[in-house]
Amino acid sequence: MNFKFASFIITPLLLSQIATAHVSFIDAKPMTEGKPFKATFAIPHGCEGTPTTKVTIKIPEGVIGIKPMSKSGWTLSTETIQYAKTYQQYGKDVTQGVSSITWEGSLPDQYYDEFTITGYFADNANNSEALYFPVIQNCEVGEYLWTDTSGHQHHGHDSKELNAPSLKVAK
Ligand SMILES: [Cu+2]
Repeated sequence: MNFKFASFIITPLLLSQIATAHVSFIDAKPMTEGKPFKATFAIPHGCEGTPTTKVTIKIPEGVIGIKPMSKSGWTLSTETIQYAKTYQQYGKDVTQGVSSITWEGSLPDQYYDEFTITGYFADNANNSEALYFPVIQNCEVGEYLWTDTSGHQHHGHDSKELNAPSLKVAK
């Protein structure tokens, strides 16, 4: 009887741990077209028990004026592209900006860390309900590709591509 009761309590705990074990935005507000935003994503674990050494996030089209938050102990680099079209931000033309951000450092598997970006949601060109920000996580051994933008939910870590972090779009 006691044993049965205990297994009832343990099951939901295990499920909630699994649900938060993926790279994703935390406490994210929906993005609004024509408004600035700030978003933070979490790296909850390394790869195969080894430390995370590099985290790269890709910025989707229509999201401009991106600035990454610098992190003590991490080296920051960005790639810039010419946008596919000219966007407006605060009444000014914007034709180029950051397309990808990389933080390099070391985060042991047993620790957790957060990475923050700010920017401006200029144009919901595809009328999307959510915008995907693919993340590549490199570790001392192995890597995870958080790059699946299909919306399919992967629960384990066995697929080649796992769910890309996403932000909902306010209607
Ligand atoms: Cu995970």
